[in-house]
Amino acid sequence: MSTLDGVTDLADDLSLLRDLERRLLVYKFAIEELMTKLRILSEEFDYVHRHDPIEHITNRVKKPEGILEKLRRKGLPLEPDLIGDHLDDIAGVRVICPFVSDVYRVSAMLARQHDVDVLLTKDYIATPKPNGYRSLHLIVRIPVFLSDRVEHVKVEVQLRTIAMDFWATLEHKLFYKYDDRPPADFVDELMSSALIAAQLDERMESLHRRIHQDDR
Ligand code: 0O2
Repeated sequence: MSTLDGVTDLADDLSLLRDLERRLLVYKFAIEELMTKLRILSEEFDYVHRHDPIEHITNRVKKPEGILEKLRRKGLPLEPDLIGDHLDDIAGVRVICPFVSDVYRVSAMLARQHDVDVLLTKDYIATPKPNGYRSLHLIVRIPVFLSDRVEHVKVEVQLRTIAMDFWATLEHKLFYKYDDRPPADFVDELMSSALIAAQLDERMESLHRRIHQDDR
């Protein structure tokens, strides 16, 4: 590649990044709408049932550099117009719940809303990933009302318990060090830690059920 090609590539990348930045605004709005929905569910359920099914919520819009990197890695066209078609996780919301039953409860309450379209469900709690990763993933589509149009925007919603989040957060930190190739004993250790986290969830769920029964 000549120096000039390098400069042209860089200029292309910069204009692509700027174009992407502009398009990402609508994903920020979609997250804000979803956050409002989840906060309402959390507060109202707590008021009625004296139990808040949501511990906390985080969110993020993928950075333009991250979007370009993922499109390149997957061999997809670098077309700002098509990013929404190719990537489901440009907007991401992570809902941390106290108990496994809350994960399914929040997911069902969200799915029942008329303006929420659930496009895809991946239940890694019923079927954990081979490394032990557990969470419930939904790809939802919600309308965002802009000044001159309505856009239907995809958001990836990850729902998990505190124990699942503890494991996933630390696994993410540890795994990166090994550049996708951790040694076998490391994999075993992660897997057995995931099982301990799952047992903890079961035990806490059973305590929760007992206390809930005593309330009646
Ligand atoms: P980040 O930094 O959290 O955004 P794809 O999304 O198409 O690349 P896939 O396999 O279809 O891949 O998506 P999947 O399985 O629904 O997982 C996507 C996201 O779930 C990941 O996003 C992670 O946030 C989380 N996740 C999935 N598997 C694991 C795992 O084994 N460990 C941890 N800690 N998190 C996981 P990103 O983009 O990889 O990362």
